[in-house]
Amino acid sequence: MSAVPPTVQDRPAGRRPLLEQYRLMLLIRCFEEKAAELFQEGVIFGTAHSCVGQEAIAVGAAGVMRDTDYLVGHHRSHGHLIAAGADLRRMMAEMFGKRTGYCKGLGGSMHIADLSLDILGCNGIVGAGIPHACGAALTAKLRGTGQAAVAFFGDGAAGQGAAHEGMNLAATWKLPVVFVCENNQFALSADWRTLRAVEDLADRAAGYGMHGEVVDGNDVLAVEDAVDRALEAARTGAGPSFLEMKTFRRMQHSMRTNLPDVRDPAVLEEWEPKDPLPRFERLLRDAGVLDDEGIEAIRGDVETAVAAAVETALADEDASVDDLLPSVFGRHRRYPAPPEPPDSPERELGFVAAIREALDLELAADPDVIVMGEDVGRVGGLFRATEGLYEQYGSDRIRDTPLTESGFVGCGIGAALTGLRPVVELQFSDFAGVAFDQIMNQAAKLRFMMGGTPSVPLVLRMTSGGGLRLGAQHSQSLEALFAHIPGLVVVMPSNPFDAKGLLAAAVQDDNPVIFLEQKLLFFGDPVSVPEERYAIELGKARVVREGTDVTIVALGATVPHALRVARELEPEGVSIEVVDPRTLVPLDTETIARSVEKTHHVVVAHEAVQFCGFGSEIAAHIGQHCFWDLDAPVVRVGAPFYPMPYHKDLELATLPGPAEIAAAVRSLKTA
Ligand SMILES: Cc1ncc(C[n+]2csc(CCOP(=O)(O)OP(=O)(O)O)c2C)c(N)n1
Ligand SMILES: [Mg+2]
Repeated sequence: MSAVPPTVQDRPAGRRPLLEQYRLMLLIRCFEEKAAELFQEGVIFGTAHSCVGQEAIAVGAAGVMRDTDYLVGHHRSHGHLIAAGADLRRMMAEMFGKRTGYCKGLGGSMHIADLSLDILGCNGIVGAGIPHACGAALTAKLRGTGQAAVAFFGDGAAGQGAAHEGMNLAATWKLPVVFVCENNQFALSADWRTLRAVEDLADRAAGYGMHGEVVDGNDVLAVEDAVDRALEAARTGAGPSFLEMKTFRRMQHSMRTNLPDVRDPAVLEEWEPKDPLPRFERLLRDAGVLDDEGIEAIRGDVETAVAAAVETALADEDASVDDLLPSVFGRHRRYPAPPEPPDSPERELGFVAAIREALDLELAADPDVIVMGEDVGRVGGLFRATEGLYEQYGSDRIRDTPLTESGFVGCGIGAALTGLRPVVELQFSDFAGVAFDQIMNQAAKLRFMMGGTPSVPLVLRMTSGGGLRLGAQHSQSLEALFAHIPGLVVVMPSNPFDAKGLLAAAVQDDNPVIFLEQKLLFFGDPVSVPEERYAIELGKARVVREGTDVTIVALGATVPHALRVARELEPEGVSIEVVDPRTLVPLDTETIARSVEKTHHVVVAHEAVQFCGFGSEIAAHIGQHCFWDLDAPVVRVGAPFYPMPYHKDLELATLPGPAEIAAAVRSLKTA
C-alpha cells in the first residue's frame, strides 16, 4: 500500500525548499513547547493539544497544497495552521483569550480558522470537520476552480459516523478531497490497536471505493509525496484518497496533563527514536544541506519569532463582551413589503407548491444556490417540494444524496462556508437527530467560535409535525429544540404566501436557517400567491386577524385552527386577535406585546408537546414583560407529554386542534 518515498536527491523540483520545510517543523515544535510552558503557567487555559511529534505531516502536506486549497483541521491543529501560513501572534493571542486572536478570544485553541488562507477551521468535536471538507470540495468542483480540500483527523476520529459519512459522500461524488488520518497510535487513552478490526485504517478506503495508502507520517518527504499524488488525483477527477499517516503523539493528550499516561511504555520506546525532527535533521546533514551552524541559525530565528508572537499577544487587549452577541448572527436583510396577492384563482398555490416556487426562483436568481437531500432529484422530494427542479437545473445543483444526514448537512456547511447557498432537505425534522452535531455544534456555532467572521448561509428545510399517521419518529414538532441553540434562525410559516416569501429570505440570509414545514399545512386550501420573486423579512410577526378581547399567538399549523376558533366564537361576542410569529428566532416580541396591550388575554398554541415547548418561552416573555397588561394568566395549548401514537384516533386526540384552543379561550373569558 505504501509507495517508496523520494530521497533528498530525487525529490521533485518545485517543492518547498528543504530548509524551509525544516524551519517550519522547528517553528511548530518551538511554538508547541512554548504553548505547553505557558499552559503550565496558567497563561493559556482551558485546553490545548500539542502536535509535537506530528510536525512532518502538517509541513509535508501544506508544502504541496496550493495556497487556494481548503484546509480543515481538528483539535490538534496548531501545526497545520502554522504550516499553512497562519499568523503566530494571532494564534497565541487566541489561546491567551485576546481580542486580537483569530477568534477574538471566543473560540480558543480548537477553533482557530483563517478564511483568508482558506483554512476553514478546526474542531472540538472529533471527526466533525470531515463533511465540511467535502462541502468545500463540492464548491470547488461545481465552480471548476481546480481547488482541493485536505481534511486532517486522528485515528480515533476515523471511527466517527461523520468520518464514514463524509468519506462515502466524497467517494460517491468523486469530490476533490484528501483525507489525512494522523494515526498517532492513541485516541486519548485508547490504543488504536484496540479500536479497529482491520490491519490498517487505510484498508477502510476500499470500502468507500477510494484509494488508500499507509504513509510514514514521520518522514516529511514521504508525506509530501503521498499528499501530492492524492491532490493530483483529486484535481483530475479521480476522487478522494485516504492517507493513513503512521506517527506518534510525543506529549500527553492535552496540555492540561491532568490524566495518567497509560500508554504502553514499549510503544513509547519504539517511537521516540522515530521523532521526525531529528530524523529530518540527520537527512539534511547527510545530504550536506544543513550543519550545526545552519541549525543554530534556524533555531534562533524560530525562537525569536515565537517569543515576539508571545510578547505582542500578551500585551494585546483582552476579549470583550462587546463581541459576544454580534458574533452569533450575521445581520438579516431587509425587504420591501411583499406584493399584493392577485385576486385570481389561477394564482392560488398550496403550501408545497409555494415552497417549490420559492426554490425555483432562488435557483434561477443565484447560481450559488444548490439543493441537496435524499430523493430531491428525479422523484422531486418525498412531499414533491422539489418536483421539476432536477429537470430544470440538472444533477449538479439538485443533488440526490446518499442516506447520510450527518454527511450531507455537514457537506452543506462546508459548501456554505466556501461561497455556495445550499438548501438541504431533511425529509422529516425527526431525522435531525441523526445530524444533530452538525446542526447544534457546527452550523449554529461556527460563526461565533470563529469570532463572528464567517457566514454560514445554509437552509435546512424539514417537514414537521403530525397528521399523517406516521408515528413517533416521523411526526415531531421540534422547533423548541432548535430555538434553544444560539446561532440558528428558526422559521415556521403557516400558509403558502408566507412560506414562499420566508423561504426566499431564508435562502438569501447569511445564517443557518431551520425552515419547518408543518405537514398539516400541506392539506390546507390553496391561497393567492404573487407570481414574482419576493421575500418576507425574518423576525417579523404578522397579525393575521385583528381582535380586541383575546390574543392567540399560534405557531405553524395551529394558525388555521386559531382562525377557525376566532370565526366560531365571534357570534358569542368574543373578538379574537391571531398573531403568527412566523419566525421563532428572531422572535418579534414587539408585535406580540402590542397585541397583549390591546386584548389583555393570551392563549399560546402549537402542535409540539406543551412541556418545555416554544409556547413556554412566549408565555414567560409575556409574564415578565407584559404583566401589567394581563387580566388573566397566559394559557398554553400543546400536545400531551407522550410521543405521537400511530392510531388515527389517538393521533387526532394528541394533536391540539380548534376544540382545545377554543376551550383555552373560554377558560380565559370565564376566569
Ligand atoms: C465527538 C467527540 N467525542 C469525544 C471527544 C473527546 N476527545 C477529544 S480528543 C479525543 C481523542 C481523539 O483521538 P484521535 O482522533 O486519534 O486524535 P488525537 O487526539 O490522537 O490527535 C477524544 C476522545 C470529543 N472531543 N468529541
Ligand atoms: Mg490519535
